[in-house]
Amino acid sequence: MLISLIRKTVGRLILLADSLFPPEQAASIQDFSRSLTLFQFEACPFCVKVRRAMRRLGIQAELRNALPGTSAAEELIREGGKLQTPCLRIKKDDGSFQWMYESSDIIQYLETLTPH
Ligand SMILES: N[C@@H](CCC(=O)N[C@@H](CS)C(=O)NCC(=O)O)C(=O)O
Repeated sequence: MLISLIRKTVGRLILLADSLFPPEQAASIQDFSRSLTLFQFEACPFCVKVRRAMRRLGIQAELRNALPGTSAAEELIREGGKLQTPCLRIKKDDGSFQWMYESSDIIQYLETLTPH
């Protein structure tokens, strides 16, 4: 009960800080954004980190909230292997999907997509 209250409060504070201090946003949205889907929890700090990197890089991915019990959570467990967020689903040229966990790996991958 207390833990859940603390978690909710910390989550809200993270979202507030994220909105108060937005990262510099890149000017253009890249075409490849359409092949990316981020499975996430809204107030998860690792997901906030990835969403901020996306904004900074000008990458727009579909966001799917994977709260337990949702179809997104079921798909993430079934296809990705576990219910952990963030997880980036990458649609490859042959139509198959790659599932990438770990916020640092995801950000590193996103940075390879944009010129800098
Ligand atoms: N090392 C991971 C940590 C991700 C993580 O702990 N995510 C939490 C949500 S904030 C989660 O999904 N926990 C559920 C679990 O790990 O089973 C990363 O950087 O992405």
